Amino acid sequence: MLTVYSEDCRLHHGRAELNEGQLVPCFENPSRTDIVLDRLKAVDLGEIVAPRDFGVVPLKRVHDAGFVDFLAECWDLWTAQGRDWDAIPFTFGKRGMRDDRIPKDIDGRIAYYAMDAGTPLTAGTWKAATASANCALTAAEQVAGGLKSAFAACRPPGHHASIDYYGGYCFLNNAAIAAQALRDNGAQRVSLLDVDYHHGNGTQSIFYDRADVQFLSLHADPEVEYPYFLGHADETGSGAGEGFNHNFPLPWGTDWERWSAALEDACRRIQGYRPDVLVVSLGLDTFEQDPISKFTLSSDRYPLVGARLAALKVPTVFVLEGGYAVDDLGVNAVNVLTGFEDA
Ligand code: OKP
Ligand code: ZN
Repeated sequence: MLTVYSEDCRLHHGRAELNEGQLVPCFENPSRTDIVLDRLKAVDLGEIVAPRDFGVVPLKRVHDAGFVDFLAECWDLWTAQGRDWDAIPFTFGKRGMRDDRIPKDIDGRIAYYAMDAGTPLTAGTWKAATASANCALTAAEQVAGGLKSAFAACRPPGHHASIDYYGGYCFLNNAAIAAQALRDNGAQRVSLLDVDYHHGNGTQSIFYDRADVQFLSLHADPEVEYPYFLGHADETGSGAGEGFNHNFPLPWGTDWERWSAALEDACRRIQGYRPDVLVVSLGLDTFEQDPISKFTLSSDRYPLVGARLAALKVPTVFVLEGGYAVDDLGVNAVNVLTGFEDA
């Protein structure tokens, strides 16, 4: 399988995130893709290529233009205030407050565009986030061109980033950008399956009123888990998109038996939709040893995930999302990919 990766993805490196009331080292850091790349090379999965640069146009096909421009200039405006540490919001707009005015001050703009305090924006964030999106776009382009599958080794991840907000370690929604590019290049129907432990709120929101991109997400129940405010089973799409959004919220402690039953359910819905192409938001934080998650999948289950997806017999773009048990992330991610290839 072809892998697309850029060393520029390493340029996003937050110092600390707010976790359980304390500033702790960022769970989402460059060692994650380092270990995935090491494992890809160890099993000789296939060629590893650098992305090409698609510019901002495909980013603005799914994101608000002002939001993209904000991400591009945030660091410069932040440091212009004499700061050289990570940019983190300290407030957020809440119910009943104005959302039709974007503050002028940089702290206010960060408050407007951020969804949480766990996603520091750093000197290299814009470069890394655009490199990450370019990895997804390049993988999508290769699959559109006839490859059966490709893997975008993206970081920072993307699925929590929505039309006009960032958070959950995500800035640009790599998978959504890839899905939109596939549509723009001739695919009639795209299925986007999100198997990350956390609900793909950004991806859901981006495609919620559309029938041309089916979204399915298996994740921890938002009653008890981040992102808390989206991901319930009764979110089924709106307008033309009604019936094309499928959430599978699962309880803490979900094991392989329960998780794979939900995967089976999702796969049947994908089959019924008859997509031209499948995009997989590949999070590996369903792993039993993940430090911030509470499912119990073991490493030997991930090849079965890949094999089930291969049985759909649809060209597939894998886009890396979460997974924070770094020592095992390479094995777990690559297990899905080899399971897909060997099926
Ligand atoms: C990103 B992705 C733990 C803090 C968790 C947000 C998690 C973002 C996950 N106490 N902060 O979906 O893997
Ligand atoms: Zn996650």
